[in-house]
This record gives sequence, C-alpha cells and structure tokens, in this order.
Amino acid sequence: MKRTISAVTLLCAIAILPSAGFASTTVKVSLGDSGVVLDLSKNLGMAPGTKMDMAKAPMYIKIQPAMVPAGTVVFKVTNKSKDVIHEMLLAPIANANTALPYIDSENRADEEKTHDLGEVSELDPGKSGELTVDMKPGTYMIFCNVPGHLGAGMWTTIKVK
Ligand SMILES: [Cu+2]
Repeated sequence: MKRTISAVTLLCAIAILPSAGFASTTVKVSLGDSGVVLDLSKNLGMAPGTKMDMAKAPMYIKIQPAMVPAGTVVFKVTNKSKDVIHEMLLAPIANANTALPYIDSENRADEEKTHDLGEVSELDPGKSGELTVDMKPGTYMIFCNVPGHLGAGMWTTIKVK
C-alpha cells in the first residue's frame, strides 16, 4: 500500500514539472543605421525582392539566432541608433525572397496586407522593447516600417522549424 502511494505521488510530481514544450526562445534584435543623414525619399533598392548589395545598406536589422523552434518566441529589440527612431514588425512570408506588399507612394510596406503578427513600434534611439509571439513553422520577415527604412535595408528573415 505504501509503495503504491509513493508511485502516485511521484507521477504527480512529474506531471507538474514544466515540460520542454513550454519553454520560450529568445531572439535578440538590433535595429540600427550608419548614422549618416540620408535622403530616403527614394527607395534605395535594398528591400526584399529587389537587386541589392546589402553590404552597402545604410540601415540594418540583425537577429540572433535566425532559426528557432516553433512555440513561444520572445523578441528583445534594441534600437542602437544614435538619432533615428526605428521599429520592428514581424510578418509571415512564402520564402526568404518574397517582397512584402508595398505602398510606393509612402515608401513602406502595406501593413493592411502584410498580416503582421505584432510589432515593437517606434523605439526612440537607445531604447528597448519586447514582443512575445506564439510562432508556427515557416519563414517570417522582420522589418522596420518607418518610411524608407525597409528600402534602406531594414529587414531580415527568421525561420521557425
Ligand atoms: Cu527603421
């Protein structure tokens, strides 16, 4: 009898332990720019789906890691710029070369059509923010939608397995 009770107690103890499936993954996101004042009135051609030399991009989004398991993902976003407001949006895309739906006249992605999963909007220089999303397997675009910034190179992709 005593042995049976111990076994049941042990099973209960295992059941309440947090399982690996409930763990979250943290992705560090850095937003930034070269600090040079730029004319962003024209698309610089560094948006996805365009011919581009990303090494010359005056603005960037860097993430670590670029591949995560499906489940809860916490994006910890920091604007490393000294003087420019940046933000981070997250939207599903078909593959890494997919261009986002774009509004040419506004020089930014069409947020009505990107189906973004959330954002850390308009971070002042030096500020940080956080976004927690339950992510399914697929490819996603991480981008800044301040006018001109996507075309200036502020995008990257993340894979969820
Ligand atoms: Cu930006």
